[in-house]
Amino acid sequence: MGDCIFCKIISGEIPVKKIYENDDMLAFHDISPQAPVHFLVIPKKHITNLMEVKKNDTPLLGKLLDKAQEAAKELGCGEKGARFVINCKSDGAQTVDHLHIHVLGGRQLAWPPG
Ligand code: DGP
Repeated sequence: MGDCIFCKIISGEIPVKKIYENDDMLAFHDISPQAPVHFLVIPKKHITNLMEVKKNDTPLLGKLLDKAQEAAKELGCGEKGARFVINCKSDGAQTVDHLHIHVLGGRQLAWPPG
């Protein structure tokens, strides 16, 4: 997808601090961290947002969540937990139109969101 920032990150055109990569996904630190731990897990397949996920993508979603959990534990969030967020479209405050899971941890977060 030509103008997608996350596709450019996947292709290596835009550098990031990588946490994990395989054929299906990439995990990397957020450029604007909102917590001591803040990373993103994205599929390499360009899926615009959660509303666009097809039934045959559900195994991929499972893999993304599994990696989000594993990396959160590796980064020290296993005991106290973390927040796993998927912003979707304009009401969900999504700014990058490529599906991504935010993982935020390392501090007490507030709820509900503003
Ligand atoms: P969202 O609002 O859910 O679409 O969040 C997109 C996130 O992507 C936001 O927290 C900042 C992050 N982000 C955007 N561009 C870049 C980039 O070039 N590098 C990295 N590491 N993160 C980025």
